[in-house]
Amino acid sequence: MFPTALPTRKRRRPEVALARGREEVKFRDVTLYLVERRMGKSRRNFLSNLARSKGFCVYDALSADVTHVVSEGNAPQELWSWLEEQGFGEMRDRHVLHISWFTESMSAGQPVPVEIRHYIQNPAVDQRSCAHPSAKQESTVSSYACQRRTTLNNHNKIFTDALEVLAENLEFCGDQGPSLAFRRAASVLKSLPAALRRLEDTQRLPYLGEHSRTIIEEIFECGSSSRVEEILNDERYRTMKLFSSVFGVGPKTSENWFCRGLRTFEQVLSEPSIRLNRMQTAGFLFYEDISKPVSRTEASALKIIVEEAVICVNPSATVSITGGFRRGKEFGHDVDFIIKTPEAGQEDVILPAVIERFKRQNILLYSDLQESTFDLRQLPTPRFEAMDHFSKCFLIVKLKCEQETDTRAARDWRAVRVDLVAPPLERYAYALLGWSGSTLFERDLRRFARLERGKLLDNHALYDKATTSYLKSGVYMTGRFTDHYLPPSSFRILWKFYLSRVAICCSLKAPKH
Ligand code: 8GT
Ligand code: MN
Repeated sequence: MFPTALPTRKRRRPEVALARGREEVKFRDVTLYLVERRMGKSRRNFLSNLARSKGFCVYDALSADVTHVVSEGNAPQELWSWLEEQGFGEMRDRHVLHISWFTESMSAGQPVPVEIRHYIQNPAVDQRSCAHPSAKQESTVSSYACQRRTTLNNHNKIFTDALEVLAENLEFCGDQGPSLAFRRAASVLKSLPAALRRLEDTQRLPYLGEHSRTIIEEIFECGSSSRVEEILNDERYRTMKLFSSVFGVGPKTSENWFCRGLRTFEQVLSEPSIRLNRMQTAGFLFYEDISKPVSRTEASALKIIVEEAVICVNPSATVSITGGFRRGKEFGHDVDFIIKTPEAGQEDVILPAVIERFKRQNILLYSDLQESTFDLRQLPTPRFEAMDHFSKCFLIVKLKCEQETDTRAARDWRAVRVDLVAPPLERYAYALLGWSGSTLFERDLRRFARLERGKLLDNHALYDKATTSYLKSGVYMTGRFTDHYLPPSSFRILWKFYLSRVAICCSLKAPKH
């Protein structure tokens, strides 16, 4: 119980607690207090300093001036007993909140509006008001995708499909922020072990905000969402989706073509003022083939081809499948491979040699080789979403098929998109982790490292902000990187973490994020 773990300490005077921070307070109507119990002293200090550095006022002691109490991992009953014992009763403008509100606020750089899902309800009050039973428990679903166990078995497809249409439409409009909110909501629903039965089931879930809940509510009532239907029938959305399905055509080009009044591929291809680049030309040329999903069997056949070419160039090099197939997906839009070369410098020569070999074998339809721009001195990168700087190539290759794919052309192959990446050996673990995806998983892994562990993680390195040093590949942050995902003993080493993740993926049979 709380009182024993936190013996009734005399409350310190707020001015004593405030004296330490010299940072400017930006948000005057928010005064934070972080509960040390379960959070631990060092984490509490770290989070308090993080908040102060972002302009929040954080008290070390619980006083009447505190407006936002933040707790992590404490049972509501214990927490509230302790709070009441401290004289911190319920009042309007006083919030007792789950850590998710804090991390979201740190991420936003300002206090985010408090939503119902953020509250840690006082169970006594709940009982008195006969609130919904699910409201009594703190959410057990983490707000980080990397802490949620998610299988391929999506019990909430009807909702996640709808939310993803909304997200995609916002991406087409350039609204990345709101789009991410819908992607996060969909990702949370994908991790649930069962289908939602009623709207109230979403109450304690992270990222299920008002907009997502309105959509879900309508689907419960009518079987579909009128907003989603409207988008699916919208000319702009349909055209943007069509154009951006071409390899080499992103949202900007799609929008440009749409604004010029173009609506079909025929119109684009017959428009004299449009000059397609090499990638787009290949995208149109092989459109039919590369828009067909690639199966796991086809991915395995490609692995043999890539492996053979790689070994021929460098017998000590190895090839692994990454991307969606590594996560257990049965189909993908491409096949991603990572090449490990034990000798320093080999990573820069292997890809051009593999491309040459494919050319000689007459199986190369398109290649875009990007040489390494990796420079340790430029790390850590402040750009959160930065892609990596390793040697890589984006290819379209011929894959032989059992049956003729096109009787008119009498061809026995299909075109497949293949990505190859070749990092230096000492960066391999990070690159493998980064290329395994999914995009949201990677994003949340980085967010978790930054907000929860004070470390910067990307495809190249793991940087400790406190010690201003890089962690060697062999040393990994201890702690609860993916608590719900792996046993804690697996976390010491990044490498181990990665292998464990893969092992767990395999043991779950059909894992996905
Ligand atoms: P898929 O089944 O549709 O192919 O899905 P996927 O395999 O999960 O996605 P992908 O687009 O093929 O990308 C695989 C992962 O590699 C993603 O998580 C992506 O963020 C990551 N990735 C990097 N660096 C790079 C890069 O430079 N280019 C691309 N395209 N992806 C990269 O870490
Ligand atoms: Mn892929």
